[in-house]
Amino acid sequence: MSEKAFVMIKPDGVRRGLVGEIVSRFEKKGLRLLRGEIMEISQETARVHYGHLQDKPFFEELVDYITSGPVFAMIVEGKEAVANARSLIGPTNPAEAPPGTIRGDFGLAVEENVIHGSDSPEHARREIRLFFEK
Ligand code: RTP
Repeated sequence: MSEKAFVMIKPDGVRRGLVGEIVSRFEKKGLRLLRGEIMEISQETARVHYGHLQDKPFFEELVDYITSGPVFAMIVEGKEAVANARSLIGPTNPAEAPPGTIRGDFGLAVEENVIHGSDSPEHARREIRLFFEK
């Protein structure tokens, strides 16, 4: 069954001009780009999006990072879009992400890991509402 995933190229990825390359990987995989938009994230949206991490010592740093410049937010659609997007993205820490994954190919460290992908269809729906339906 077709599913939607929310994916966001973080400010470091946008700054480094990686949007085209990254979108191309999703398209080549077979996921369809339904929406894609450069946007600035407010502090409030960042705090809601990363609410599950608010007790972590790196939370403020994370909010500063994700609001440090425009992001490229997108909705991709296809069979098992959430799982397929996450396998393209790779593990959270780019140092541990294998070459061939987006974080493995384009990132060095967890503080700037280039991209976000929703971790479940339910979170995808919540994130699509948060970023696109306000
Ligand atoms: P994301 O939500 O961005 O796709 O990342 P994720 O599921 O792979 O990882 P999660 O544990 O939800 O962490 C969210 C984001 O927080 C930043 N982080 N920094 N400094 C640190 O130790 C640390 N740990 C996580 C990363 O930007 C991570 O993607």
